[in-house]
Amino acid sequence: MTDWQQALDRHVGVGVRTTQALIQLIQPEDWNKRPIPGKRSVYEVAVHLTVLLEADLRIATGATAEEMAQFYAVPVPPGQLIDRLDQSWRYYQDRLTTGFSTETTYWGVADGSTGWLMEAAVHLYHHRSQLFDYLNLLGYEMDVILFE
Ligand code: NI
Repeated sequence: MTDWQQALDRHVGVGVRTTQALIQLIQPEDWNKRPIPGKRSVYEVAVHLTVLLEADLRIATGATAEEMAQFYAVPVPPGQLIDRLDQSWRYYQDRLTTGFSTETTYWGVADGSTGWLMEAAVHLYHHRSQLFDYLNLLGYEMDVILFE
């Protein structure tokens, strides 16, 4: 791997492990809470976090709106969130290490594979922050080190 690939592998890996640590703290009674009214629930943010690495790279390689609607329609019960994130992480790592060709997205955005790998990384950290803020608003005591 190049330095750039190693850096993404490392920092997305940290994002994945710390996201899983946050998800494991969530109490069942909190899944449906919306700490910010009108925004996603705790569960909806957690599900989004577990699929986005894979979703974004599927979009990057030309998945259609219909294909993505089918992708997002697959349920991820709370008990499967950790494994689902591992699955997305493997999908990301496969493409990170083997490379891939991109296509213009179904809404018209063009980017290269490095740009998409970067986009997925910042997308993960964006929603990890959202989940972290939600759990703070709900009064969780968290002993999770978010960065190495
Ligand atoms: Ni998002």
